[in-house]
Amino acid sequence: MSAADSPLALRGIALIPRPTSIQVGSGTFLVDASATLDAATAGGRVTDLLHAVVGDPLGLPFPDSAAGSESAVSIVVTAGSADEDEAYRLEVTDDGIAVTADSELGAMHAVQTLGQLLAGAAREAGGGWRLPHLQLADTPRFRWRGGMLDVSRHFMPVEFVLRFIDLLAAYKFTVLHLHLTDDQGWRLEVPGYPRLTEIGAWRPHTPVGHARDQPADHEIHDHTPHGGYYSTTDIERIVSHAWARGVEVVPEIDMPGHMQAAIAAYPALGNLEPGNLEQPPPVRTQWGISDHVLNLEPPTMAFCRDVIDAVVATFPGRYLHLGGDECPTEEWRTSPPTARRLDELGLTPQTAQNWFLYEVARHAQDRGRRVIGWDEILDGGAIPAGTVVMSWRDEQGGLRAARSGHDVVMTPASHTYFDHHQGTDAATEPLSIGGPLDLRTVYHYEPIPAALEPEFHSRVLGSQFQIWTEYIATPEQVEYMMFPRALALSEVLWSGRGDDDDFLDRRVPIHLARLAATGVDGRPGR
Ligand code: TNX
Repeated sequence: MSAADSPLALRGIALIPRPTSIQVGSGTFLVDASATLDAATAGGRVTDLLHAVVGDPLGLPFPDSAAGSESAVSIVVTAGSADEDEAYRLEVTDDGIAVTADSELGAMHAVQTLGQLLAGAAREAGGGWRLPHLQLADTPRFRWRGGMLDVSRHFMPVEFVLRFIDLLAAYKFTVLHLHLTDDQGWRLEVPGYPRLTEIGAWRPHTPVGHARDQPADHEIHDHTPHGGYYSTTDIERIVSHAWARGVEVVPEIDMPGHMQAAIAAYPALGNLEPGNLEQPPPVRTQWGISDHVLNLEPPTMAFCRDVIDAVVATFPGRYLHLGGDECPTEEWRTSPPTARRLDELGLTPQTAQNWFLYEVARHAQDRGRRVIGWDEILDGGAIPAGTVVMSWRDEQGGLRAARSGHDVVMTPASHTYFDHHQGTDAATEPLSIGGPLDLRTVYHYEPIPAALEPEFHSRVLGSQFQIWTEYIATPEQVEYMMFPRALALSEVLWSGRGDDDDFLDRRVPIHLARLAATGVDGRPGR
């Protein structure tokens, strides 16, 4: 029997993302507090996850099965496979629940699937949950499945970042891209640069209403200081929690533009007249693109290297995002010292950003990191080998990068900017930067651009949603913008789009209700 025509499926099996294949049988298996666990080959990360996301919330202790005896739940991880191989199988039979996976990460996905199955299972009067017999095989279509959280425009408390990670992992996302620095706030402690967090992490107030409605002659703002930053200990907590959930944190330090907060802290990083360093720009209190960008003097380049070193020391992941978006060259042209520096280097304002990219990328690569940049990095010419491009303005950056031998993460604003409002009637939506970007549009997103020749398809690592937080001030608002659209992207990236009605009208409402039961309120309705 297929999942679609099974009454059991209608009752309980509402998996998101949809598994690659699932066969549902007619029998059932009861999981209750006596269910024992054999996970000898799985590793502590998998069993810890099973207890944290399945056992503890349901009151299932999953005691270890005695040697040689039958176990209700068995998890077997074939040793030696890299986490890149995320496939797993999950079977429910009269003998119990059997998971097999090639990697720990695959087994962790199986644990999340088991959590979803139990969330939909029938509760027994005498205790426990009755799962339908099933055979499930699952493997993702794309390996880069992520969410970006902008913690600069509005700072998000560590506890919420941990919860955001839980929510990502529950839907088999494996990348948390943290946008840590921007004009409106620097959020990362960097040894040796205390002013970054003493000064750069705080702004005196925040604009009220949409930027387009601000009067030209004065600012309407909330008269409330805003700020915060992550200490090295906070980052360690975030990184280890992410690891425990199978999520890799990709830190972003946006440079050489989007740096006004750092320049407010250390004016010598900016393009001011040497005699005028007493009046640096403040941490920016408006949205939009700032003209205040880094200069290219040796001490500024040393600062960038120091920041990269600090990030490399705290974030163990493979990737380092160096931004590169929206860098106006106005100051490079008009500031006499910077214009002289460009002359010295034989650069023009147009070629300077590319030079800058090579400088910082080399440093990051020497420290073993793969560099990522927003698609503007392609505008100045060839980019360093191995650089990954995030194509956000449209698909063109992705096409160009893939065709020239670079991996790409497709992040087009049209389909992945979850800071855009979700309904077609802006008047009934929370104030947002723009939109609409509705659930169905996300569900119909295809990460491989139609124009991309098949030989370059493998260059598309995947996609991620972005939550820029100019107009999203609180964790609750983040969750509202994230759901249900993250469910749609999860399925697009893992299994590919399925049937519209089944997803939009049947499974999404079930998941919204489950999320609401845990205090996560997404936007209801299509
Ligand atoms: C563009 S995407 C930006 C962000 C804004 C966002 C708002 C990108 C690389 N830059 O700085 O927050 O639009 O949607």
